[in-house]
Amino acid sequence: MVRRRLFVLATLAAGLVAIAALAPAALGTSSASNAKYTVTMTDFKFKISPTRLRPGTHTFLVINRGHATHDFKIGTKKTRILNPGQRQTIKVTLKKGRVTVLCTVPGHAALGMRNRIVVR
Ligand SMILES: [Cu+2]
Repeated sequence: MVRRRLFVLATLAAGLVAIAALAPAALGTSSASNAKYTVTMTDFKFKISPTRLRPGTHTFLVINRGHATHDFKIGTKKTRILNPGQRQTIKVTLKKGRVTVLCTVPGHAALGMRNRIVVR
């Protein structure tokens, strides 16, 4: 009986750890360091989740799902110009503060391809 109770407790504890590990991603507001994110570009906006990141090095898989060419600039790093359907992975080290992400194709930032990410 005691052994069975221990097993139940261990299972509960494991479940709680799993939930704690998933929570930041599920909430979409924060992130661990060294995490990988997907950025989807359409005409003319970015879909990035989460928009709050921890300081550290992060990997972004940038995919152009629009009909126009786009790029993705975050801080000082930038992808090449991606044609529709193309993708590129970039690694960026972010410090505390706010970082602007934008598409540098003329006119696109003004059309909506500009966001701010909070790093803290
Ligand atoms: Cu663009």
